[in-house]
Amino acid sequence: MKVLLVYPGYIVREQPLNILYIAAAVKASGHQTRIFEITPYRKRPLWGDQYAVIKNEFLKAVRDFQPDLAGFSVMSVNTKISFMLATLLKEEFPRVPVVFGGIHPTVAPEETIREKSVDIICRGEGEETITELLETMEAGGDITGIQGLWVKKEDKIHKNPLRPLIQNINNLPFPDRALLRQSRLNAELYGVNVVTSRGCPFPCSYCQNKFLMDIYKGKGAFVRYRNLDNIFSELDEIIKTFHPSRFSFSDESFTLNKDHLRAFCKEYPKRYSIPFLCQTRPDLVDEESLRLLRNAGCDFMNMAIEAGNPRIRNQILKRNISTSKIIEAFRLARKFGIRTGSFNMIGLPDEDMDTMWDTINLNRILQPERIMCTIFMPFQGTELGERCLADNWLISPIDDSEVYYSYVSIKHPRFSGKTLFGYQGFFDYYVRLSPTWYPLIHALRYIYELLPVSTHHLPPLVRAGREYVIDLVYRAKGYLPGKGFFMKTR
Ligand code: B12
Ligand code: SF4
Repeated sequence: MKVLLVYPGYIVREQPLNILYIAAAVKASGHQTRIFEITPYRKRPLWGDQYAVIKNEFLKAVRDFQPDLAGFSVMSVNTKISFMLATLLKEEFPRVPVVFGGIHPTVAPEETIREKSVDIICRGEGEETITELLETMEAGGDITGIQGLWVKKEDKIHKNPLRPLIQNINNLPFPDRALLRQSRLNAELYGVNVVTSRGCPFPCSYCQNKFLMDIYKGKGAFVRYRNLDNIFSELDEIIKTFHPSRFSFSDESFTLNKDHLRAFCKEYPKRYSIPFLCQTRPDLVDEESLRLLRNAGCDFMNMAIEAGNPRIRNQILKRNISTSKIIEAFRLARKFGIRTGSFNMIGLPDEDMDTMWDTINLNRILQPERIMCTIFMPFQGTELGERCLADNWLISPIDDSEVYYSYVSIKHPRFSGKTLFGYQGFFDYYVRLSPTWYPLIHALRYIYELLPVSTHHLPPLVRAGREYVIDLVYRAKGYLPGKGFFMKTR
């Protein structure tokens, strides 16, 4: 069987492990696969159909490969382009079944399967499910009863229960990175990314992990770790094939399990002298873990602050992390020479100007090397997202792959979209520069706020102009004083 796998998001710093794991499972079960990524076509045309290039390239890939099945890995932000490409495929190849997998079909199955171009959805982990699907298709069997799948057949939807979580994740074939272009495998700062565990057990109200934990209740341990031999075999394979300058561990909370961390940090430097990046919660690091990480080769660590105000952070976001813990975590990282990146959100429920400044001010104290600020988006399947959706917060859809940092999707009760857009664009400027510069930053921000705050329904030329200015403001961050670490790609 031939499976065309589609990654319909723009991903420049990391490799899309979700689709690469699925590709590896497809190959391991004896089938052929190719990946179509839209990332190379990120720059959209200035006039006419913005998706023309992507559509043409996609059709070329389909005609060339003649797949028996097409699989899409879909986040909510990628639904628009996914439905568009699936429809295109169905117009020319109506008999090729289309399966959507990933977080979006998992949290919004009804909405996804309702789409005419989608025949099947895979909920939850997909390696075993796609393997069984291909085996059954090849044998000409009935696919409507496969665990983990919802299958549309003659207008009836067969909804099968979730498959148990894969308990021994050491048995999974390594993500098939060779399917990507070589140039994609040495991303600035992130290098080659790897996951050493699956699942994150916290109840954060804006994250879909809580949803996954709930639907997987009774279906095996949610947090699972790979053993060191298995992790190091993957690293060895990557080194041999791609010669990476660095690794990035994409585990949601890399320091969650101290024993796992100790064992990893003891072994890693005996084998490798390649620096690495990881991410975790500030309450999951202490003096010992940071020393271990530094000695092992960790030189960069992303930690989420999300909100500077403790009430928003702990009551609304359910982070349960004190401000002093955050300050301590960043201080210790600095002490051990590990550069830090902070994740922040603005436009949160209950937020006002004071709480937004709490977030800016906390970052001013911490001065992380890299600062990431996004505008809150209400995702389905998250407690906070569902609440805001019910309160009609969503005014611009979160369905376009361009949705990333500077897109305003919400109508906030206290802030205009322009204010959120402006503060997102100038967040770093407020953090890095002294208050004597604030009148100038405010003035620049007001001018910036003249731009459209969302890309929804924008004519291509206006969209391109907007993108140009956002990029300019982003690039100028590279000249800010302080300990800033500036990335070339936005
Ligand atoms: C790493 C990561 C990223 C990376 C890369 C994402 C990627 N690989 O596509 C980067 C940094 C680029 C990223 C960016 C963003 N991310 Co992110 N990210 C993650 C994270 C932490 C891990 C994803 C991952 O690779 N997991 C490892 C793989 C192996 O697991 P998996 O993705 O679950 O895939 C399995 C199944 O879903 C299934 N499957 C997946 N695809 C397919 C396809 C087929 C055909 C089949 C059969 C099965 C299948 O099988 C896979 C293997 O078992 C998740 C959190 C999470 N719990 O998933 C958030 C998450 C996916 N991200 C999220 C968000 C919101 C974002 C951003 C919008 C953040 C922002 N506001 O800026 C951006 C969007 C970028 C864009 N424009 O596309 C949300 C998604 C919400 C949603 N409904 O879409 C998540 C769930 C976190 C959350 N908030 O809860 N992200
Ligand atoms: S710690 Fe991060 S990944 Fe884990 S549940 Fe909270 S937001 Fe999600």
